Amino acid sequence: AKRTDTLIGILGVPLEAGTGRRGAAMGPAALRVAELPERLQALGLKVEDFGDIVPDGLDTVDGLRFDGKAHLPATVATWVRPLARKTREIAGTGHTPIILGGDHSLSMGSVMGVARHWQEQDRPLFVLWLDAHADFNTPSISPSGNMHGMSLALLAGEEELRPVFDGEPTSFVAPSRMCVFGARSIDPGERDLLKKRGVNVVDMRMIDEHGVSVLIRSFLDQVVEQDGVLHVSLDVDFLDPSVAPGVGTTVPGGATYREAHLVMEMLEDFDRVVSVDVVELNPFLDERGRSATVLAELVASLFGQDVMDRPTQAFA
Ligand code: EXY
Ligand code: MN
Ligand code: MN
Ligand code: MN
Repeated sequence: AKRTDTLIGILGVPLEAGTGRRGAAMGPAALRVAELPERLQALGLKVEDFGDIVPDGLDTVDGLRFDGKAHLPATVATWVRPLARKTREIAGTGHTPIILGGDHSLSMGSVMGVARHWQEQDRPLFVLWLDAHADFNTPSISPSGNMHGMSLALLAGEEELRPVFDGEPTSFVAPSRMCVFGARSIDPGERDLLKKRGVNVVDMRMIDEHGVSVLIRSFLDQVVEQDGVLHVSLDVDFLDPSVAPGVGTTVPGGATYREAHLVMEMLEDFDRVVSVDVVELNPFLDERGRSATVLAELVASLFGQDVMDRPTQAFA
């Protein structure tokens, strides 16, 4: 699709309760200070900013800390259910939702909303999970109880997590249509479950051996084969901590700026990305907005900003 006919819908989700630490709730504000919307407008895209969605009563870090089934549906449901409805609404009006986080537990809502929309269009939804982690834990195997480490498992329809959407329409994503890309910190229980369910996992070892392009290409080919559409979930800890220190769960040995940029360029050419989450930015841990700026630039390259037309560094 030509750039100018792409309609972008931005929604901030200032959530940090899925992690064990404060700060990610400032992520949406920092991404706006890094001019993420303006960069997309500068590319000729029509950008509508829907502001932030914040359910009442979930301003504490412990809001979503999982400590037993009783908590699971109540706290998480008050958060992700309205987000799923809002994201589906945004997609329903022809926008490409760009969800600004906030921690990765928000993807339980954003991707559920997008999946509902594309199920109606009868198009299979694939998910590219750019992350050092697989986020495929369930309450019974999670080492931390933090919900941001369980998002992909919920989206795959794991039984233990289904109560989050009890009584609501659900559209789960087939594990074979999921690709965790950039993995380098996976828990033992998670590893077994990923294998059992058949989730595609591209770890840093594979990236070092083969390079990002051939590995991304093989996943994108599967999307094309099934005439699918793609949700991209960009966790800032996909990047190497030296490139993006502004996150609570850094893991050494991440993607370089160029590897991340190449992934975005290939996704832009591929032209089937229908929604994006930009998650886990913790401005309190960032250095002079460096991580927020990198994320804003990567999203701009996903929507068409090529190396040749990069403006001079405004935040040098
Ligand atoms: N696997 C660990 C856990 O489940 O607690 C760490 C998860 C980190 C999650 C961040 C969002 O990627
Ligand atoms: Mn994550
Ligand atoms: Mn992560
Ligand atoms: Mn391009």
